[in-house]
Amino acid sequence: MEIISFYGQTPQIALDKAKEKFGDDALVIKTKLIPHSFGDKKQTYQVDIINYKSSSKNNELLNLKSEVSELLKKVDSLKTQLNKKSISKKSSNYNLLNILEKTGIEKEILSEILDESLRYIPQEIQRSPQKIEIFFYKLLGKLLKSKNELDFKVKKSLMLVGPTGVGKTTTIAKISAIASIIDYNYKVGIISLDNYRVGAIEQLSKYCKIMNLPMKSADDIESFDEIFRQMSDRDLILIDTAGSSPRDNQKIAQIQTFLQNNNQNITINLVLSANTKYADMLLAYEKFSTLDIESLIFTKLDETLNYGAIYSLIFKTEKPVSYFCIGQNVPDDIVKADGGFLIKKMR
Ligand SMILES: Nc1nc2c(ncn2[C@@H]2O[C@H](COP(=O)(O)OP(=O)(O)OP(=O)(O)O)[C@@H](O)[C@H]2O)c(=O)[nH]1
Ligand SMILES: [Mg+2]
Repeated sequence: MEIISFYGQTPQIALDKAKEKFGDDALVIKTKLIPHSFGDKKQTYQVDIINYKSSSKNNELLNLKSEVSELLKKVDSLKTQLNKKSISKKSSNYNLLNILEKTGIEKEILSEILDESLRYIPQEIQRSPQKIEIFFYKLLGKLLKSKNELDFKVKKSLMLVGPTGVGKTTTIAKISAIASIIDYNYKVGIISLDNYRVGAIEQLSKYCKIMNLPMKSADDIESFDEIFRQMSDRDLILIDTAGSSPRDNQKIAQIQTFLQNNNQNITINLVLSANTKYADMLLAYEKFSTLDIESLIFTKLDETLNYGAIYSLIFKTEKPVSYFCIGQNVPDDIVKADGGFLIKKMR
């Protein structure tokens, strides 16, 4: 089934575009507001449709249409219950509600996931709470897009940014070990842009000495450029940055200046600690998104059971995740991000 997206400043504008192209054959399956990037005031709506006339599986889609509308009615009543404070768990049609509450995922996001997912629940599964649970977790697992930042063909630079103390420097040390010794044989170099915190450079250079990797620190744009020239033989350059509170626009702007005045192709990963509330994660994401974030890294999964916040953020931002960090040990406590890993922890 092909899903086609149309965009507009209002849902109606996006829908009109779909109707212009496909007339009444456009079956709307989802409407959503795309979060605008920081500083951009214009909002955009995305309307996803299926053009069911164009499909050779007309009957299948028509069945799906009636199945979806039937299911959505049930979801609506579930959502009403979710919104009421006094939810009677026994009164719920499914024990789906219990399952959903257990995940810790934000309610607003859960109902979006449900809208999306119920389209795919076959009818025989709807009647079995156990099967619904398995289906729901499988679906959550699939919703997590992972990205392997170390799978590249041309030389690459990877910069980690994020709030203070989330584990950026520790994660740089872990990734350098994976890239240079454990999984790959890349020539790795490390640059530190952290000239704020006392001991920051020493912390990283200690790891670099153990792994025998070159490390330099840059104070300004000129020295940053010069270090890239000196490290031109490296396959991968990892760049550590100073932590900045999402409210500290100045430090984020300074990283931006380094990036704008440099002609290297630098990929940015935002590092967030799993033991942060969803609202704070989202605030950090919005502030750091001026830096064109490619993937997310979640640290300190060993310190919390707050996996719902992680799920809420990845659903909201639609960003892939590259790594999960699960402890202080370098290099062992890091795993490649994958949906199954998170789901096992949530259940
Ligand atoms: N439990 C746990 N601790 C971690 C993890 N990752 C890092 N830490 C610890 O978190 C603390 C801060 O780590 P850093 O790597 O210095 O954090 P940072 O983001 O570089 O900090 P700033 O540069 O000051 O912003 C250290 O004590 C680390 O050992 C993790 O996955 N789990
Ligand atoms: Mg650091």
